Amino acid sequence: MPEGIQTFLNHSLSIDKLELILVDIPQRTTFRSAIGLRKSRQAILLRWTDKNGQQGYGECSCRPDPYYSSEFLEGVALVIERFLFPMACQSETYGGLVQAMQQVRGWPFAKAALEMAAHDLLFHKHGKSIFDHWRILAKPHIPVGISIGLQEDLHQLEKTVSDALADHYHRLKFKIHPGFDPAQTQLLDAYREQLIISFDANGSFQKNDIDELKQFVPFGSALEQPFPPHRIDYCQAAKDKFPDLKICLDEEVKSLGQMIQAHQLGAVDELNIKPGRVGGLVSSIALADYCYEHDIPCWVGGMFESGIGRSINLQFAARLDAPAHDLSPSGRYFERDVLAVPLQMDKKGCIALSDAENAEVDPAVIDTFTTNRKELINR
Ligand code: OSB
Ligand code: MG
Repeated sequence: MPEGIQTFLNHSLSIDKLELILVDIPQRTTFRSAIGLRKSRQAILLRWTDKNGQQGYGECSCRPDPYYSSEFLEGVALVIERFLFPMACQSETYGGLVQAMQQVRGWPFAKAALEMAAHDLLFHKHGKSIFDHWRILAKPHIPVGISIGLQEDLHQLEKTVSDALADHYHRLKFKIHPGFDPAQTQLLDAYREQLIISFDANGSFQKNDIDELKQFVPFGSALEQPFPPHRIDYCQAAKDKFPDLKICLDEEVKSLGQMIQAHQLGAVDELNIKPGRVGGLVSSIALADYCYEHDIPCWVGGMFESGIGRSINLQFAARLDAPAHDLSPSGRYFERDVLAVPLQMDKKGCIALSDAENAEVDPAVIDTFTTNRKELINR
């Protein structure tokens, strides 16, 4: 485990009850990527109540289907109920819980949700997050970028870009897929001087599509997850063909070991760290430490989290030195978030760390979005 956070790992922990709350949060618009459509945000929210009645919230940010990673919400609920909740009942400390969950192979989104609920409880109890124990220096204002879904046509693309520019986002990341319209790439080329433009293929390109990647190289940003996970050989082939091509991994990396492997094989130049995807906060810290030691840029990615997941991701992002993170304000995606005060972006394209730290959940709003609920009791 990473050093420096031992004090936090030693915090004692108890659990009386864990609520699994399935929510369906309406989105403002449909989001289209190589993975598929997202019309509303389904998630499992966890509410952990300890023996003293103190509470903490966590969010499982995987998709309802196994199309981003192998995890899906109904599967996660079962894994938590059958395997992770009993481990939480047996754990006496935060570090003990993180350690115990390693016995379960895979299921990083499920583990992260439980770890985040425990973390939220301890953060409110002790007034310091695990990140406060890790890196003391934090950015008070976190620069954010947006992930932009596939656009219907040039007209729509143009409007989306000018709106995003007016909002002062620090980076625009466009979803792409094989057969992406080169006219769209050309339109974006005109904005290259003004702000950072990057691309995310969500693993949709195959070996035969490598030539198509050429159009994205001049933008200078690392291309995110061009190939399906576990095709490091395609990454190597693409980088051999286009020496200036930089690759950022997302779906590929679910653990420190996988990152080290990809790095040693020369397949990765940058890392998108999503705390959910990599199994939680301790794992995220270990990955950030590795990236820092090896001069690999890294930043925090998103999974359309509600304010619960978004606020903890922002606290992590505040400790990274990156030009932008995929952490737009909640209002970009949702009419109503589950926080009493939704996270907002200032006129310089930043979200205040203090807003993320002071975020308070509104249980009544959660109720309005709840489609199913299960209570697990520590007997
Ligand atoms: O990087 O893949 C990303 C969603 C928001 C911001 C960034 C990303 C995403 C995803 C998650 O694509 C996959 C999905 O939920 O469809
Ligand atoms: Mg991605």
